[in-house]
Parts: sequence; C-alpha cells; structure tokens
Amino acid sequence: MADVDTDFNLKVVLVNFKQCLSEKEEVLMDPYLTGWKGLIKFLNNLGAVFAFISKDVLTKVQIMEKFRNSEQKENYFSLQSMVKYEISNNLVDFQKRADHPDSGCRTILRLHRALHWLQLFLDGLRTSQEDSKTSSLCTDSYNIALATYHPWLIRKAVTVAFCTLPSRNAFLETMNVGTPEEAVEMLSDAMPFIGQGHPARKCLKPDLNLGPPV
Ligand code: 1PX
Repeated sequence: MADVDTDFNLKVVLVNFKQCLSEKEEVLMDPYLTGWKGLIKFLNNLGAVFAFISKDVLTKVQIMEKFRNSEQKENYFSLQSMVKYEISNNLVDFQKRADHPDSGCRTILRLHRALHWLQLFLDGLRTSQEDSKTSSLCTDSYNIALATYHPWLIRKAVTVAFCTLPSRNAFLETMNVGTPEEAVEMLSDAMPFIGQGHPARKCLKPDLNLGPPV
C-alpha cells in the first residue's frame, strides 16, 4: 500500500486547487481542503523542523472539516457561502478573538495568506537561477505574504526552518513531476491559474469596514 506521507505530487495538488473554482467563480471547500491535505504531505516530508508548521495547517484543515461534517455543512459548501452564513449570523470575531475563536472566516483567511506565500514562492522558484538559494526564495516570499501576521517567535522559528531546505534543484525534484526543468515547465503552466485564487481572497474582505477577522 502506498505510504500517504511519501506520495506527494505537486501536479495532483494543483489539480485539486484548480477544481476548487466553480464556473460561478465560487471556491469549493472540499477540493480546497483536499489540496491543503496534499501540501501537508509535502510538509511532512521536509523533516521534523517543519512539524510545527504542518501541525498548524492540519489543525486549521480539521476545523474546516468539522464544519463540513456538521449540521451546517451546506453553509460551508463554498468559501462564499461560508462568509455569507457566518457574517449574517454574527459568527465572526472582528475586534478580538472571543466568542468565535475558530470561525471559518478567520481560519480560511490564514490558509489563504499561506497560499499567497506559496504562489510567490513557486513563482520565485520558477524564475530564479539554478544556483539561487531555496531559503532566500522562501524568506523573500514569507516577508511579503506572511511575516506581518506572525509574532517574533514564529518569524524566527520559520527563518531557522527555511535554512534546512535543500538546494533549488533538489527541491524541484521533491515535487515528483520529473527533472528540475520539467518542474519549472509545469510551474509555468500552473502559475496563471494559481493567480485565479483571487476571487476567494476578495470574498474574505467583504465591504463591511470591519477589517479582517482576528
Ligand atoms: C512543492 C512546493 C510545495 C510547498 C508546499 C509547502 C506548503 C506550505 C504551507 C505553509 C502553511 C502555513 C500556514 C500558516 C498559517 C498561519 O499563518 N498560522 C499562524 C496563525 O494562526 P493562528 O491560529 O495562531 O492565528 C500560526 O501562528 C503559525 C504557525 C506556524 C508557522 C507558519 C509559517 C508558515 C510559513 C510558510 C512556510 C512553509 C515552508 C515550506 C517550505 C517549502
């Protein structure tokens, strides 16, 4: 039987994320979470130093799966239906984390910021020179997309973890899509649709003047 933690293939993960987007530009929750589970497999392969990151992602995916298995599952069918349901029922904390510490909106917002990091990082990998450092590419994207939202301790831990990453070409090979050149080609094909995640980002910033969920 295949070991679920070693059969990561980036192409499969990207297909999951591609399937998220419906014709109506809704982002469907189930393929979105399946995509994330694929990324967790990849994180688990990177070694113990990345365990704290994969644990955080897993917790967030499990929060969302719980909603999808609850009586309210239809309201969590897409990111758009979730936002509508949670906002209209006052199920989101905007000032401080209090009555609804693990709302779907706050959880998905955090996962989505991380996808923005991934988008920048993969684009950096694709367009960088062969001798570029994976850790620098990771740090640059992290500083743009995520660092502002993390406390000092997490920022430090993340920077240390990045230093353990393999070289650019070795990293491209871990994607299991062929040679580094083939991986770059696959990323070039995938980048336009990775950018299509924008409708979901927009739906998490509703025009409510309330700021993002805390
Ligand atoms: C083939 C390339 C594929 C690469 C796949 C890698 C997928 C990485 C996904 C990273 C997901 C990180 C989720 C972070 C969510 C988050 O911001 N959580 C924080 C806030 O949550 P809270 O509930 O407390 O408000 C939480 O405090 C953070 C905890 C852990 C640190 C997260 C750092 C994320 C940096 C991204 C690093 C990815 C490293 C992968 C190396 C290739």
